[in-house]
Amino acid sequence: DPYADDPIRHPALKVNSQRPFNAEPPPELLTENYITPNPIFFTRNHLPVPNLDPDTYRLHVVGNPGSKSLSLSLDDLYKFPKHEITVTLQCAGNRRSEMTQVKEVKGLEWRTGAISTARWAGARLCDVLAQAGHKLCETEAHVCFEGLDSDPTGTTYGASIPLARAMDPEAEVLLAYEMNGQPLPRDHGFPVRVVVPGVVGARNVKWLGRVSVEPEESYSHWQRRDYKGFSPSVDWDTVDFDSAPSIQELPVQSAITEPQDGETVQSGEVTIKGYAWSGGGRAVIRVDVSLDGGLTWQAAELDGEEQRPRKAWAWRLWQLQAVVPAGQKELNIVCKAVDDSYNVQPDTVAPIWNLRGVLSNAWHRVHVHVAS
Ligand code: MTE
Ligand code: MO
Repeated sequence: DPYADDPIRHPALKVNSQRPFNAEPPPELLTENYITPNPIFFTRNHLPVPNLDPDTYRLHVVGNPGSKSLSLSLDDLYKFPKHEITVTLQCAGNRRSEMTQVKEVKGLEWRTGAISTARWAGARLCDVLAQAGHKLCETEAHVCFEGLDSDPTGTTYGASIPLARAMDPEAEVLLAYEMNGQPLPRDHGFPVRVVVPGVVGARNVKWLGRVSVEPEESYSHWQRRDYKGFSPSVDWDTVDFDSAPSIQELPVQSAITEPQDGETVQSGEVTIKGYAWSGGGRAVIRVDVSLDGGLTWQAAELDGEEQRPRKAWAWRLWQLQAVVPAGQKELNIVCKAVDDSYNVQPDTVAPIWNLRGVLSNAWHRVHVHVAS
């Protein structure tokens, strides 16, 4: 069993798949803290968790004609300026289960919990690439990452991001060795992972073994044959993965975590809670909440850290104390967020349905009963 050596996990996690391990925190725990505690941070593994020795660990930065190769131990990485930022990671498949309700899709049945937030600390990728002699050049290039997790045939997890993002100090791409002040937990990439703020989870390669600058995107399955969006009319017979760009920055997203679908709430007043986030460093400027399925709206109160313009890497938690209209037997609660480019969420799932069930960011809807 290649998974026999996987770490022990927190019992509160809702498991979507045991081998490889995929799990999300329950909604009420997800928004209990602005910073997600490490043991309940969602986990998305494609392969067994490697067991790496921090003493012999090396990160290979592969040279090319214009740069030199580096082989960096953990101590070498600690010598770069330590950079710490709060970043939300979200899987492209977050809220996929809502797409499944429209029509079957291929993928894990994530509910609203394939998203979490941590303080990440490490060396900036731009500093490491600069030491290897890389400069931002005119020609298009990509930074390819390879994980040290592999399947029985030796295929490793891999992904890439554009060199321009990797070299931009303002983009704050990290080679992270700490998560919330602790060494990375094994499930989250011990000893080193990439953290690409504002970019889909899939590019945040864990158990990082190799970094290279290439003229093309990573040839990994997960870069080229997955994590792409398509029209609702594209099916598995007609899909052409080369025709769509890889997902990088994610669209604006929000979800209700309290109350939960099917719950009974007290009459009088109801507290509604949730999260909101947008990709690419775009800040959340507003969350609108409706109790009547979207006929009328109230603005929620935004909690959590203030967001920096163009560097809003972390989510906002939000809440609304709302009066339950007298005589109401049920509520159709809806939320939708707006980011600082005035991007909004689509109102329904069907027009954004896609065969892989990614980018599921329609208005989130929760139906509850009111106690009489
Ligand atoms: N890196 C490696 N090496 N192997 C993986 O399976 N999964 C990716 C990414 N990095 C993955 C990986 C995906 S799809 C996501 S959403 C994030 O890791 C999840 O990070 P987390 O498990 O720390 O939440
Ligand atoms: Mo993911």
